[in-house]
Amino acid sequence: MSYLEAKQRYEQLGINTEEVLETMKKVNVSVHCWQGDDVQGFDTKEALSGGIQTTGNYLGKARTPEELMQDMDAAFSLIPGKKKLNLHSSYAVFEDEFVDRNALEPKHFKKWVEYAKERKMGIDFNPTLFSHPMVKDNLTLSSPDEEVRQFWIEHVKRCIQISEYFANETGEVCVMNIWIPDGYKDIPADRLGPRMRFKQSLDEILSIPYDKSKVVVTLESKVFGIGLESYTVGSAEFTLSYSAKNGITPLMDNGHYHPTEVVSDKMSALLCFNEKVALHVTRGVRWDSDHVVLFDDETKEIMKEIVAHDALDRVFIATDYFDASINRISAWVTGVRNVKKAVLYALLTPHASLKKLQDENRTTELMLMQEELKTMPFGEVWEEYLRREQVELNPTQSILDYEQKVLVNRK
Ligand code: RNT
Ligand code: ZN
Repeated sequence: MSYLEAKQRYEQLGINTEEVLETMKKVNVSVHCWQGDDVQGFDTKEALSGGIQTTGNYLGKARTPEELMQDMDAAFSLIPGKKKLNLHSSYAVFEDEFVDRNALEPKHFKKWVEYAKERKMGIDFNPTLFSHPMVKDNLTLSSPDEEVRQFWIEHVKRCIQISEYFANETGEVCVMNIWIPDGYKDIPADRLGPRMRFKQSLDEILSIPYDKSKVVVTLESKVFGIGLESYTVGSAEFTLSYSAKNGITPLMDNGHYHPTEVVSDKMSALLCFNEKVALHVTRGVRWDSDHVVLFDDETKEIMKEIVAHDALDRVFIATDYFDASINRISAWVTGVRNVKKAVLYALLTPHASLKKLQDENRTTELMLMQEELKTMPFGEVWEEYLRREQVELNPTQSILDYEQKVLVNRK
């Protein structure tokens, strides 16, 4: 079947594929830089901490800013449409002298700004509150040690200033996401104390002036981490309540809930109360394992919830996973392409007709139609989208060539 035939099939459902392809041009996905080096960063040799883990030892991990940039370029060339660069503060590039995280300045990210500008991309940002000696007893912003807490408050304040610099330089909004790993492995004696201190720390951080039209501060929740199984300070209830009360944006990572909870169902609840919502798209396998995002049911369902409620411009979509067991370029390419694929799939769904069937309680027809849609010629439209974006239909050979040309030489 050709694209033109597929276009006609979709027309019968009342869907104009040309309009859909136009909409796809505006869909931006923020691509996490940390897939390229297993969340190592350039500011410390510390092992990855904070209850997150990369597993695998595939050849060719990026060891320098230059290598990471080169790898991201390789990945970007195989990902269609708009992209944004998502950085962690641990990816600062020190040219003259090293400074610790509580002394970071915009100049330490100049190289990344140049990189993003050359590629006409915006930048999103993340303070890094893990893999660092000032993480004391697995606590940062909720630490009872005032010196530790103040260190991290200063770090996040500086990250807000750096985020504003990114927005000024690139002309695009910078989404700055706060995630802390803080928690306890075993049953805490005091659950309230750490949460009150985290709240106090956030209040102090957000008391600095910043331009809210340029920097969108988000707060990410989590249910548990490795070694932090019994208690997480920044739980869902904490982060949602804090965001709602303080006018910041909640961020949902779909690896951060109990395995039978789904972010696709949470999306509409948050859209009722928040002008903006942020996402970390990942794939948990049995736990928050951060496998590469696939074109699977939940990814499709999440994007359906955004598109069906006309919320593409209200949701910040970012990827967040780290697989060290396969070619890291392919991890990026597969995951981000699948996010875009799921958005396109959602745009090719006749949501108004489906909603009408639901409202009229015609559930038999609703199920029949939902199932019929699964065999529509979606692949033809996806390929047409790739052709128009001048991106290869099958990225495999390019990825393998890059591995042979570049990655194998990194010993
Ligand atoms: C960890 C969170 C967090 C990190 C990144 C590196 O579980 O998902 O977003 O993955 O900040
Ligand atoms: Zn995340």
